[in-house]
This record gives sequence, C-alpha cells and structure tokens, in this order.
Amino acid sequence: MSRAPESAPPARLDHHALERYETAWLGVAAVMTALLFVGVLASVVSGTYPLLDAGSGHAHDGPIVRGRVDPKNLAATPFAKPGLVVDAAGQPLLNDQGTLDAYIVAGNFTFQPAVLRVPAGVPVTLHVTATDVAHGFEVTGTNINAEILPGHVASLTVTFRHPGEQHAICNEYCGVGHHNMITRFVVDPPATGAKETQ
Ligand SMILES: [Cu+2]
Repeated sequence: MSRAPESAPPARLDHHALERYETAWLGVAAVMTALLFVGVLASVVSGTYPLLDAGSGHAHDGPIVRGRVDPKNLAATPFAKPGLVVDAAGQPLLNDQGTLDAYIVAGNFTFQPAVLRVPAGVPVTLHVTATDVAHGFEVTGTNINAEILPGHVASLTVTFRHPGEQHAICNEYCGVGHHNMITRFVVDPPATGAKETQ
C-alpha cells in the first residue's frame, strides 16, 4: 500500500519543544560538570590525588613522606636498593601489614631491578617511583597499572597466584627507549623459596 501523496508531512517538534530538550540536556551537563568539579576538589583537599600513599609506618620507609621522595636523592631512600626487601639471611621480609615490599625505580628507559623474584601466594607491595620523566607501570595479568611520576611513590599491593613469569611494562610513552622498559617478574612456587634456603 503506497502512501497517499497528499498525506500530511511527518509531525515535527516545534521549536518550543526543542528548546525544552536542549534545556534539559544543558541541565544534565551542568550537573555532571558540578559533580566532577566537586569530586576533583574533594580528592585534592583529602590528599588522595594524585598520590597513592606509601603507607607511612613501614619500618623501611625511610624518607618517604606521604608518598613523596626527593627524586634527586633516592640514595637516602629504600629505592637505593631496588628489589625485594630481605632480611640479613636473604629471606623476604614481611612488613607490619603482612606483605612483602619491593622497590622499583623507573628511569633512563629501564626499570630497576630488571628481574624481580617473588613468591606466589604472598601479597607484595610494589613501591614504584621515577627519576626523570613520567612513566607508566603495568604488570601483565594483574590489575596493577599506575602512572609513575618523579618525586611520587605509587604503592600497589598484588598477590601473584601462579608460579611463572609476568612482566611489568611502561605503558606511557616516555621517549626513544620507551619500548625497552620491561621488568621480568619471576613468580616462584610458594614453598620452594623457603625450603631452598633452609
Ligand atoms: Cu615509557
């Protein structure tokens, strides 16, 4: 059945109705803008942006104050010895929170250490900072993903469940050597590490 040629043109919203929609959407946009503004302001005031606190109270924090370090003076911080924190016998050392600590330094198109051995099944808090420019830090197969800024410490806790190898990569373009920034995580079976050294 074909439409009658003389049928009325399709109904259109008159411009008053359009104005109402426009006003409503402007209202929605205004509310979203206000919420965003309040949210950013609140996080700045409460000090959660852009830092992740390095957990003050750790025995080995040294001069890390509320997630801040002097990137020119990492020698005075635990970052001077990148890697897993171990005791005198070379055993991984649990902190007060019951996790292991590992310090990682991003800079000069590398992560230090290049290889990090961690036991499976034990939570590890990774403290990461940068010496030069902004880098990314993403551990494959985990939800660890942070922006690493000079002077700031990102502290993220992860438990590697399965023995094997995983990698941390820089996912924020930082210069010509960007693609070389890889750290290998070697995840040891839970029992092995302890037995070997006894
Ligand atoms: Cu990079």
